[in-house]
Amino acid sequence: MKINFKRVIALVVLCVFAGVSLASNSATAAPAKIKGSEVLIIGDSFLALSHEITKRLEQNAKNAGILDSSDKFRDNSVSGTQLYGGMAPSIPDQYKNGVKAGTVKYVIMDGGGNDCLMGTGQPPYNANSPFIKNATDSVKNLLTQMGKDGVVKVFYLFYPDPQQDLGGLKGKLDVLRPLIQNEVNKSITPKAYWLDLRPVFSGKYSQYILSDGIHPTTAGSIAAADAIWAEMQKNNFFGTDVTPTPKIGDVNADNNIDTLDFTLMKQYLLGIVTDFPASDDMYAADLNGDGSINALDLALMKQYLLGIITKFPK
Ligand SMILES: [Ca+2]
Ligand SMILES: [Ca+2]
Repeated sequence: MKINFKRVIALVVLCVFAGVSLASNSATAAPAKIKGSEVLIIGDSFLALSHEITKRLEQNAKNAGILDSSDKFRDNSVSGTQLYGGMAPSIPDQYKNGVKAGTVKYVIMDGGGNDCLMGTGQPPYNANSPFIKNATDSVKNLLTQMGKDGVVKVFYLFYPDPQQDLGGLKGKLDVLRPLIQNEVNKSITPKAYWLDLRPVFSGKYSQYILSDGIHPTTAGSIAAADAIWAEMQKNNFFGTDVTPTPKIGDVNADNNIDTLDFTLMKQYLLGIVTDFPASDDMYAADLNGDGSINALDLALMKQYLLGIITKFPK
């Protein structure tokens, strides 16, 4: 086989010049932490009667290592409050007070129950019933304001079914629920998440709801908080998911080290590709750990694939 030495030299030279300097080479990271003060809870007595949902969420965050053991969320929720009007501070005012007191990145909220409880007029209710429309518009405006204020994520939890009539509360909530859900789902900035708690309480109402028919027991609060937490985890709500440490040499992140990785590294050095699929590509491709990805690393990869070396120097 005839080897074109000129070409090999040209490639090596090119590779050396294509070497990238790296500022940092750290591969492992502790779970990212959140500041408790940046998490604001707003809403009514479903949250505020015992604050047990907040406490359980804090505990879950501590157990996950993302909240310091001495830290806590800011819980501004107040029993009896509404999305629109009603007693002070209304839920939007709880939010405003929270922002005035410090940076808010994450909001966990409920609301609308008292708007329905106080809502007047005769059924059938619809989107234009004043108390329904006011509550829905309030959520819409609140989300818009949060976006302007730099809130990153919002989590909206919505009540289980009331276990007493309470002036036809269930029928009113059934009208309001999809309208608020729609506003939440539409929100892009902040990204908003919705959780209907009815499935969590289904079949367990006697255990999870107090004799007043609407507020959660301790067991109900824990179940609600754990369901909220599970949904948050699923969506990386707090943005704290730690990307797994890539395997050295597996630059295309397919869990194998083979010729595909070699080809990709070559393409990178030639400037054909500018990035690798590996989550921490600098870690995965800097095979000798000298802080650069260059021809030396490519040579090591070749030796590895030929069986000349069985592990990388790093
Ligand atoms: Ca690979
Ligand atoms: Ca290197």
